[in-house]
Amino acid sequence: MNRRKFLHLSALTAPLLSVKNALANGFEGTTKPIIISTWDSGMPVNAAAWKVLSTKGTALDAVEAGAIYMENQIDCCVGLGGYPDRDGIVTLDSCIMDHKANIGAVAGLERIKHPVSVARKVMEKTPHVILVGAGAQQFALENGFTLESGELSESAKKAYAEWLKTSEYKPVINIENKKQNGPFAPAFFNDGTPNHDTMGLVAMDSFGNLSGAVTTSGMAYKLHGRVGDSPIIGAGLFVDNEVGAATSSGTGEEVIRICGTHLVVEFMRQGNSPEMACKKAVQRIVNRDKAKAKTLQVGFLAMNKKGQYGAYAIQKGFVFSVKSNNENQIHQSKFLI
Ligand code: SD4
Repeated sequence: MNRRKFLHLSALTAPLLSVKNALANGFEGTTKPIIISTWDSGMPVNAAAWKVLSTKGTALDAVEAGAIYMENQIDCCVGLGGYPDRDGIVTLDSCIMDHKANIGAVAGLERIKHPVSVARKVMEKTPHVILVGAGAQQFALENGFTLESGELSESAKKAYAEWLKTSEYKPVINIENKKQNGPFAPAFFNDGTPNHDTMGLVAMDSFGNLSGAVTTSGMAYKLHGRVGDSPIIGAGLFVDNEVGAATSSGTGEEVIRICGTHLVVEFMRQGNSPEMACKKAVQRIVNRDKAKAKTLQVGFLAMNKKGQYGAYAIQKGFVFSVKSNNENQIHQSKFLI
């Protein structure tokens, strides 16, 4: 090859190699806009958000669009198709946060299809940040949302009937388990036990602004009225437009105990990469009680202002989905135990 040809070829392949090297280096070097979301069910969620991001929409609109997509699915874990609490009632938690630290959340919301949009209305139309239970439902109805039937989805009905045989609250360690479930299987084990739940998303738009949203039906068979980390700003979601943003999935009680996503963002503020920040937060949970940590899963997912992202979990099996101009794929998170 002559020198000219060589230089020409290098110029063509260098950007590709740098992306490859950057990705090998802890998922770095991505361009904006970019969206990351928990679990492999994040792939279609990202696609819904990408429609907004790729047409110069805001990160706020993008994360809401992604969450709405998920809430429309009959799934074990998000939206009205989700699994119920101990009393057979589906209660939904959601929150949203933008680049100006505007926040809105709902918890224990019943019979309303899009909790993320109600959370956004709380953010935009009230002087408050969280509405719960009957009050949240009343607010939703006053703002044009429709009261749905409250009947369980077919899969939730079956799983709940099965669970009632023992009525033991024993959350499974939520992991992606494609071997058991098959590549497009719903997110629960073959015996009907929920595998994982909760959709957490973080996006950076083409203006460089960050936003995030979380939506979930919470832990299946929880006590009626239980609220997890997902609608709690600083636990299930935190955004600081100067530093980065993070979201979480897993046993909410453990995430709340350490103000998980706020902690991750603070670790990034100290100069840690997103992956290292998530690792340190996971470490904090595990160090306090190793034996207990072995019985549960928590995964953090974060992005910094450069569009670099990373994740870390207690257990093997936490995965997340990424969409940018450079990639559209699922990543395995590293894990501690
Ligand atoms: C909760 N963090 O309600 C949620 C559940 C979850 O994957 O994320 N599961 O505690």
